Amino acid sequence: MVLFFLIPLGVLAQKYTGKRAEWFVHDRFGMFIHWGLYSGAEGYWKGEKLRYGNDYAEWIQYRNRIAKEEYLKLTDRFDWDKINPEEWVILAKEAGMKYVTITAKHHDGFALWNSASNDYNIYEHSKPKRDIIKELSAACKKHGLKMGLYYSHWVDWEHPDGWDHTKEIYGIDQEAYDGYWQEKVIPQMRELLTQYEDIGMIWFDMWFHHSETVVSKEQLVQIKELIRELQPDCLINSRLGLSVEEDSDVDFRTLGDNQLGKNKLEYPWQTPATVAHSWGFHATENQWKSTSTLLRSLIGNVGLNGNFMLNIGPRANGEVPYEIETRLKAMGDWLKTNGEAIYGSGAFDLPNDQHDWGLMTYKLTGEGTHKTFLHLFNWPLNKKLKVSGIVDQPRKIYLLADKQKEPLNFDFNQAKITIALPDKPMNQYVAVVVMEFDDKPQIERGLAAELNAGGYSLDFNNTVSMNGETKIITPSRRGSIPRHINVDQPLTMRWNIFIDKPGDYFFDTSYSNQATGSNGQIMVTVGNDKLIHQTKPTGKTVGEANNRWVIDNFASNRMGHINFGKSGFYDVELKLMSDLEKKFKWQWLWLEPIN
Ligand code: JFZ
Repeated sequence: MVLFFLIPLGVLAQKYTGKRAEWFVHDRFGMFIHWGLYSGAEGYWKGEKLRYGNDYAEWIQYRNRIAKEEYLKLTDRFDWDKINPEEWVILAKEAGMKYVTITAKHHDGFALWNSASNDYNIYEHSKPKRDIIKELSAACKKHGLKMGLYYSHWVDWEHPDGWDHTKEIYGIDQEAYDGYWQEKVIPQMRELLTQYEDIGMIWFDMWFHHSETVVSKEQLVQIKELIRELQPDCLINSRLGLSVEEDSDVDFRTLGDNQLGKNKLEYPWQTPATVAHSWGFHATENQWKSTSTLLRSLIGNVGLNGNFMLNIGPRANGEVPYEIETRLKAMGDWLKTNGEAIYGSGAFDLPNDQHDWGLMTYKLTGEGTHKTFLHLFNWPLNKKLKVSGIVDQPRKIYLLADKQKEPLNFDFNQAKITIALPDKPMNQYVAVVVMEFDDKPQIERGLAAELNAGGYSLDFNNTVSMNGETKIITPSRRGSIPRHINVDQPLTMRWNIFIDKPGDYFFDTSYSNQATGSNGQIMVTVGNDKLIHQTKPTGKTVGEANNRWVIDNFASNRMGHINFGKSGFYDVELKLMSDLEKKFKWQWLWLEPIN
């Protein structure tokens, strides 16, 4: 029991050990569908564009203050004979997605199924009568995909006692809200969990902790227990509103909309994302993400043990916008060839983004082969691919797109693998190189990666140690003032690098000195070699024209050069010391081979 006092609760709760989410963690890539009455409005109401810059078309009823009766008339715009949920499932399958999550009930409160407990539903208002959840469920079953259901539990704009934001002004009493909960939410959840066979997940959508909302913890526990009773294997996402500290029964963490992962987590997690901006169909949507951007998001999440659920917003006739369809199909083509690097894959031990050529994923196959996948976003012009930090020799390297698995020549030297690439990638978006190992490849922790074209960029990202309570100043003024530290106390930083090819290297360092003369000293030590640099004034620069945007200049200064006599690991130590009066700001160190 003592342990509980030593380990922060959050850490315990985040360690997820359940079996329920195994399929989810394996599958990695799913489809989100936002479709409902709002799809008929297409982001406009009586000639007026959706109010609010955030442009979420599915929010039109609330934003443009549409009365329920008028909103319901949007059913007239639907092409009931054309709508075919199976087409969405087929598209998901073509895209390489393994599960589909649809808005069974979004904030507007309109149910997409034949809901016996509440007649504000599609079955009552479509001609002929349709039950979209039933049809989608059948299509998912037919095509072998899992079905998830989005259910807006907290917000409901239809029920007089449901939550909408105006209740912040007019208030709602707990008892009335519980009336909505007991007569709409609970019965509808029961319907969804009993009428449509296996439900892969219920995707709740309350992006606040319950303590900040009208919803009580008891109400959330009631839902959770109902799910566990009726469908014990159904996953529950963290937007239920219970924190994982309170309830470890929440199966996966949902990040913010379009928010990609930053850190590796041991707990299953997912990013809900859009191809453009809005979730529901929006007639004037125009910020389409490219296929390679979307692939990069998927690969980046998988490399941090995360999932990616990408949204489609079909129209009132069921059609999926061309811009979405083409991107999804292109992703599917890529996955047909490269899916092995995604499905059943996850994070490798090295930081997934440490190399400038792209990202890494990893898997242990059923046959016991360890594979690291190198995802290249740009085919290196020198036809060489450098991998830093793996200290075991691969048994084989090849392109994932190459059916013959023709081995690529490579050179292995202690902690550096240099791969000879063919002239052209076999795939136009992201090329994947596979390295196979008999055992789990060991790594040199904290090694600063070499850039693919040569050289080492040493900064706060890849330092092994840094003393003091040095505060890193984040970029400001739109990044024109870069990330740096104020050298207001003597500071020592260290990096670990591996030199593959011995020789001379230039040492450059970037800083800002606003004094008229030298205001400090920068010293680099590598073994017995030392470089000492007295800071020089760097002056000012202008960030943006005609904006009085005058900022301190950060400039690169050559410190000198050091010879690395033989191949091997080296410690690079940096000492910074400002004069007492005027202090300088420091940014980075750059090592470049002299050819
Ligand atoms: C919610 C919904 O309001 C929206 O309509 C859509 O369904 C989306 C998937 O989820 O919107 C949110 C919820 C949470 C955040 C942002 C938008 N968030 O936490 O950043």
